[in-house]
Amino acid sequence: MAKPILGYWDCRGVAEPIRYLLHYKKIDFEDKRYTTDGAGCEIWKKEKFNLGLDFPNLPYFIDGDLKITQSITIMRYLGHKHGLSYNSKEQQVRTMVAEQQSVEFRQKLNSFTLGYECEIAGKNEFLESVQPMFQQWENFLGNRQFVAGDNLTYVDFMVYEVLDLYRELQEKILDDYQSLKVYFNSIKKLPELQEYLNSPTHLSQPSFK
Ligand SMILES: N[C@@H](CCC(=O)N[C@@H](CS)C(=O)NCC(=O)O)C(=O)O
Repeated sequence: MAKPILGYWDCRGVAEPIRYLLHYKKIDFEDKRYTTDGAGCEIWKKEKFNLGLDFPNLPYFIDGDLKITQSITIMRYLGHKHGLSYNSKEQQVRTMVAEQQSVEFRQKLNSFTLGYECEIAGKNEFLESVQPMFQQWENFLGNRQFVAGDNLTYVDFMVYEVLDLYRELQEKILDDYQSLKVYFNSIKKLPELQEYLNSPTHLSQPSFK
């Protein structure tokens, strides 16, 4: 069977947690990247409506006959397929809450770095305003090893990514949140991720499109 294909822009964006999961599980996949210059956009425009996607968009994931868009759906699909999902009702709720919360947490950061918030607030004010959210994550995690509990799930890659994006803005942002810091570092140090995290592909790409 042909390799699965992940299609996305040549940046981290909303596809990076998908890449983490695929690398973590050592899945042999094609990381198809469209450059964000004119040439890459032209290629994407030509392919967009010819891939058989129900809702043509980036990222997409093609796995045999399955053609999926929507980054969270791809994460859920891969989590279930590769044994990185919840295994109890309680874990299910924790995973789903963290999933949606991580998206909002990321939107908050985007509204500052890409949107209007940087016009109305400076970096320090913005960082101050998000401290309660960090505290909520800290409390939510408690003494658990991972978001769902003792086992790593797909949503940990989403939470890890958003924490890393905040760290790009302020490197020491996790220093006041001990559980979160330990959690973040435990994912960052997962042996299965080292090759990818230290590869030029990961290091050199911009976080946002
Ligand atoms: N909700 C979608 C958002 C998809 C989306 O907005 N994709 C952007 C990049 S983050 C894009 O450039 N899509 C290509 C297009 O609109 O043609 C997801 O999470 O996958």
